[in-house]
Parts: sequence; C-alpha cells; structure tokens
Amino acid sequence: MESGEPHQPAPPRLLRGARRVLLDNWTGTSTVPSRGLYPHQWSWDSAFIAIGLRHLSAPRAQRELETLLSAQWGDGRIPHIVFNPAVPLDAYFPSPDFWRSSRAGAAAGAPAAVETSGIVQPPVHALACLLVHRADPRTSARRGFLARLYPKLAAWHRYLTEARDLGGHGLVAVVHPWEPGMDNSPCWDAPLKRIEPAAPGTFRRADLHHGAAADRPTDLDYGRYVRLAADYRDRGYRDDGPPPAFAVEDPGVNALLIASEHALAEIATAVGAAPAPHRARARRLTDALVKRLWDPATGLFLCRDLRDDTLIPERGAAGLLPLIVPGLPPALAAHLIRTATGPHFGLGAAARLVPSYDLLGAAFDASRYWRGPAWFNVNWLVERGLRLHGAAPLADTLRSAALEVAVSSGFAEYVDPYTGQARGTRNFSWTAALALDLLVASGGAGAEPVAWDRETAAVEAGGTD
Ligand code: 9WN
Repeated sequence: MESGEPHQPAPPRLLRGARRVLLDNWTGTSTVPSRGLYPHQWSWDSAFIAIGLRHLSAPRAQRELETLLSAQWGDGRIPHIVFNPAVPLDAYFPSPDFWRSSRAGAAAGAPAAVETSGIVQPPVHALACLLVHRADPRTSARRGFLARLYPKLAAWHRYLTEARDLGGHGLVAVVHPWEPGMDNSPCWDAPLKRIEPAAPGTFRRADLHHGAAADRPTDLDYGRYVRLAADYRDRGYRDDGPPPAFAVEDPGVNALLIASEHALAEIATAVGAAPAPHRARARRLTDALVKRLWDPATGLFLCRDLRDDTLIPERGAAGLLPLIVPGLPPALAAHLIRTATGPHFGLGAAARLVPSYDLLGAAFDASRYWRGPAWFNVNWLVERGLRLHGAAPLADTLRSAALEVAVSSGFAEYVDPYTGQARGTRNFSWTAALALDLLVASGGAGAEPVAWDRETAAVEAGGTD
C-alpha cells in the first residue's frame, strides 16, 4: 500500500484506482460490470455503479440509469441484461440469440429496438436514482432526471408487486436463481434439485474463459439455469398460467424493493406526485416480509420455496439485507445484528467481510461464487443497514475493512471472507463504485467531479438521450 502501513486504507490509491476502473468500463452510455467476463449492461450492477459514479460525474450516473430504463419492457420489468449489439455473440453466454427477447417477449412488451434477457434482478434502482439525484440536484432538475424516471420506476415496482406476487401473499417471487443476483447460493440447492438440467452439449459456457473454474458455478448448476431460462422464454416470459418450476420468495429482493419503495415516496414528493401510496406499499411489504420470511430460531430472514410453501433451512447473506428496511421492527433489527456478528457470519470477529453464506454451513466454500465469498454490494448494504439501526461503530469497522480489501484485492468481484484474497474477476465495476461511495461517506475524499470526456460534457449541457 502507498502509505507503507499494511492495514490502513489508502484513499489516494483507492480514489485513483476506482476512477480508473469506472473510466475503463464505461462504454459511452453505460458501464459494463467487467470488460472480459460481463461485457454488457446488467441491471443491479448499474444501480450500484451509479451510486459510486455520482461522486465523479452526476450526469454520467444519471445516464447509466437512463440507459438501463430505456430497455424497460411494456409490462414494467427491467431486464437483467441489456445487450450491446457491438459485442460478439460468443463473448457471453446466454447471448441475445438465446433469450430472443424482441420476438419471444413481444407479448410482454419487450422492446423491438434492443435485445435483452427476459428475467429481472433486485430492484435497487429507485434507491440509486434518489442517491444520484441528491449528488447534484440542480443538474438533475435541469435534465428532468427524476420527472422522466419516476413513472418508469413506479411501473417497475407495479410489475414486481402484481405480476410477481406468485404466492399471493404480498411478496415478490423470483423464477430463476439469477434473479436475486446470488446465482449459486446454497439456498437454491433444494429447489434446483427438481429441475432437469439442459444436456451438457447443448450450450457453451463463456465464463470459464475468464475465471478459475473453482471460483464459478458448476456445470450441473449451469445446466439447470439454462433449462429454467429456456422454459421461461418458451412461455413468452409470461408470469400468469401454471406455476413455474422454480419460485422462491427471497428476503434480499423484497428488502431492496421496500428500501426502493421508500425512496420512490421521496422521488414522488420531489416531482409533485403523491408519496402516500408508496409509503403504504412499503408498510404492507414489510409486514409480509416479517410474517413470511422471518425465522426467530435462526435470527435471520430465510427464503421461502413456493412449490411447497416452506422456509429453506440455509443461512444466506440475503437474510441479513432486511437491515436496510427503515421500518423494520427494532427488536428484529437488533436480533439480525446479533446474527451478523455471531459465528455464522463472523462480522467484526472471524470474518473480514460478511460472507455470502453461512461460515458454518455444510455447503460453505470460501472461493466459489455465492457459496461463501464476500461480495462488496452485500457488504455495502449491510454497512448501510447497521448505520440505519444504530450500530455505527460496527458499520465503521466494516467500512474500513471493505475499503482496505477493495484496494488490496484489485477491486475483485468477490473475496475470501476470512483473508480478503481476491476471487473471480478483477477491476469489477460495483466494487470500485461502492468503495468510492464508502470513501466519500467516510470523509476520505471530496465529491470532486471529473470532466472525463466530451461525451459527458454534452450530457452535462442538458442532453437526455
Ligand atoms: C448472471 C454481473 C452479474 C451480477 C450477478 C452475478 C453474476 C451473471 C453470471 O454477474 O451473474 O446474471 O454470468 O454469472 O451473480 O449478481 O449481477 O456482474
């Protein structure tokens, strides 16, 4: 580290490094999660990226979200990938010719002019829009940022709370393990067992060209992901009709929706719309979240498998994410914090960063994707939740650890939760963006904007396309 102190954060190095990652990964209208492994635009990545990008260029952060929302479907869904037509088909799998959104999704309102996936990711977008707006309210107002995005965000939340309330209990259900963003979490092992995998020779993974196989999901998991996605596509990406083979109520997705619904209430106020319906919906969702997914025995929120309406007995990091819900009952928040600092997640003790899965779980693997490694978006959310619920000293500890590890790992996609050693790809956009956000929040860097290029200058001058 530049300072010569092995365990001190290095703000100048972090600032320079994070800026370089975000600059290199910018395509002109949005940011790729990583140049090699993920060469298109991803939904929740863009939300997290915009949260960091706002400190460097608020217009560029606005543009990031606008680009994503311009690919919204007529039924309100925001697709989990927006494909860049300039990228070769074999650079990422599943590619646009697998999803075939403009044809297969036509009845659901898939756009004709851009190819996307047909599934979704967690709704962090309204929260991101609000934070981006706050970074530079004048430019935001001049560009009509919130006024243009508010109806789109409202339609997105309507899609989730109506079309995706598959259990009819007032919570959103996911229909594919990629939807909650934590692809191969051990929470999906039991529901995935029922799925007949696509035959190995029928698809070609591209991810193994960019990373160690031991850090990535197995071929068997991939076969099941492909089968579920193909089945959803073949039913026209419709959410009515017979229940899908995989349907789970996930605490992370629902907690993020609630946090975003609170943000939407503030956005509504800013654009002269009524905030009350959003607040009421946030309260209803919070009640349902507690009723359906809180498990007092483990002190954690669990996933519920809608096929047999039972809680899945695995401790995933998504179960800690309700900490970001403003209206969470204080006793539950206190219990969740005890769980986070206990032996299963090791926060402030055995683990440097919160792992993606139970340190003591039978399926724990410190290297493999969402089966143990620590991810920076999860840690950013937990840090925020700890602060929200009165645990500022613990949040400070987590923030310092995240800043150190972000730099020392080369802005890794994920890290070993005990050692902080890099796993997955490097120069990963949300790691850089969220580290930057934590750095600014800690007072370690000014929110000094940078004029990156002429294109950004044009957006700053008021263009909206
Ligand atoms: C599938 C882009 C995405 C993240 C997900 C992460 C990973 C994709 C993949 O990469 O998923 O969507 O190919 O493995 O699990 O959270 O959004 O960074």
